[in-house]
Amino acid sequence: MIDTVVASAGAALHQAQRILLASHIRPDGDAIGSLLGMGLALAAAGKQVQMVSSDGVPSSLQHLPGSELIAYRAQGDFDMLVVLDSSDLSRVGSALNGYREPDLNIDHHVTNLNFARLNLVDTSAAATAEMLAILLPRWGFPLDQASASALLTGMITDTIGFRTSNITPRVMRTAAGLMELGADLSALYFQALTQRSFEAMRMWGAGLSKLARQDGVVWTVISLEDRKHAGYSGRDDADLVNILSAIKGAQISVIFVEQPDNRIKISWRAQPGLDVSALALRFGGGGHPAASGAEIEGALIEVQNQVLEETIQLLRQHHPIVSESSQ
Ligand SMILES: [Mn+2]
Repeated sequence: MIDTVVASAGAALHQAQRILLASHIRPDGDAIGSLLGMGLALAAAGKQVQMVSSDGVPSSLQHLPGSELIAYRAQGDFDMLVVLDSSDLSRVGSALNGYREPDLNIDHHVTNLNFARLNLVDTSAAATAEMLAILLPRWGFPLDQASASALLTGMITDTIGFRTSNITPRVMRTAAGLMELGADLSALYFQALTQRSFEAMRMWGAGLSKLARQDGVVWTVISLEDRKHAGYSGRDDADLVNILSAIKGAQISVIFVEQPDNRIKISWRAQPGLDVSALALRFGGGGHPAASGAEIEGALIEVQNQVLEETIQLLRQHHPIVSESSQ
């Protein structure tokens, strides 16, 4: 991040009175945690804040204080628009309700397109929430227990409980700082990451019963029928892909989740040294070297064959990342 851009962003936030904060579709803990962490800190400083998320707040994150304030769509006038944890503007979905171009983009995805007037993109950060935990106090917006809890949740979920290869001493120090503000690590960890609904577990069962592998690639499929049978109301894989990546010998794991309207949602997870983000980008998605996703149109079997072929191809090339800006 460039210091002058950090300073300009802070000045713009202090100048603005009505601030709109938006994050990405199918929000995860970092999307909601960043939204709430920044929104609550700005509100505590006397700003009029509106937080929006096209797909609302998942039930696994509704325990966070302030989550009931998050709306589906922007309404009214704003002086400043901030987009969080989103690599491009289309990721925000319908939440902006036709509102103008973003003033500030804060994100950590390598696939970020720098789509705003001011762009703060730090690909060495483990979560957007980690960036905000450092930036907000630096800008003079102090954190309290509620905003610290939201940001710690973003860090916990994006790092799968501090397990990803991008964990640095800075991540742990930042997390410790949030704990000092009253964020309860073990409770937040359990609520956002460990606890699962009965229906999600039943759907995992359906997915696990169809596990397959070839050349270090492990995959499975969740059909619309599996989801219906399990009684699972989400349209995602309930994070089953993270379980697949724990399988010994799995260099890359892939999950295919059938959607209505002939669409397939794909998630990849890769072991350190492999980069699945370019693969996801080719299929119209994006993400991180170790965790990416895409959603494409087509019949399940055709999509599956094409994606697996290219994934296995990637593994054959075994394209290790030349340690680029990883601190
Ligand atoms: Mn994130």
